[in-house]
Amino acid sequence: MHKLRAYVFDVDGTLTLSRTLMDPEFKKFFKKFVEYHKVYIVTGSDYPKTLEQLGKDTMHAVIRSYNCSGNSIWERGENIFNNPWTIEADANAFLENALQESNFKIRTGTHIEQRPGMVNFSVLGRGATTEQRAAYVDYDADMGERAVIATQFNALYASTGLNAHVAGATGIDIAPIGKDKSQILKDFDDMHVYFYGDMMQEGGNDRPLKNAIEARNSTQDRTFTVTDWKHTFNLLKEAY
Ligand code: M1P
Repeated sequence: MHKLRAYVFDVDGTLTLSRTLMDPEFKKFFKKFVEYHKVYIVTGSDYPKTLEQLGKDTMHAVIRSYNCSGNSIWERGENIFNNPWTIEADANAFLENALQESNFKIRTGTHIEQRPGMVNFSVLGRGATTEQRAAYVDYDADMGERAVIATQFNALYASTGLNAHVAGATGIDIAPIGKDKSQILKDFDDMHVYFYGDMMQEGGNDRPLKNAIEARNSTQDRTFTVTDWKHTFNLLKEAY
């Protein structure tokens, strides 16, 4: 049987600068791309944030959007699945403590955001301005704080079935083991997959899906590690 190709895109750092709108020229190109290809979104973000960043036209034109790392699934604006998991008190207390212990002092509120089937943890907080985000990105580049917190979290809670991944530019995504981006691959048994993401490194939240795709051992699947949205735009322009 001839299989179709699915184009699967992460959002923050892959289609946009983290938490910002799509570049207008790329958006125009991407709108056409979505018309002619089977396009899917997979992001740690919740649907309202993705909708704000990519716009209703694009979000209603893609075949499916896997939000919250596949724990919240949307088709043409309709929510078709939500994983009901919520974080246990002990793991939540670990995150509260990590927040208190951090030497980064700007705090902007909403540091532990429970989303369908996952939690986003951010020392900076979800209410940050662009400048505050840039300050945390610099701090984290120097200190590797997110990687340390995620590693400590996993050392303590992997045995209870939880896993933390560095995600986006300022946070960490936490979900039950296996309820990461890799869980979406079961929907692509009949398709070849081209996956574009910026967090493919060990411990990054695109890594589990990259690993799962590679484990299929198909010469027709591909994963693309991008440096930013411009890189994605160039790859798509060169190839199509
Ligand atoms: O997709 C992973 C994360 O990407 C962004 O993270 P940040 O704000 O730290 O750059 C956000 O969209 C976040 O919600 C998401 O989990």
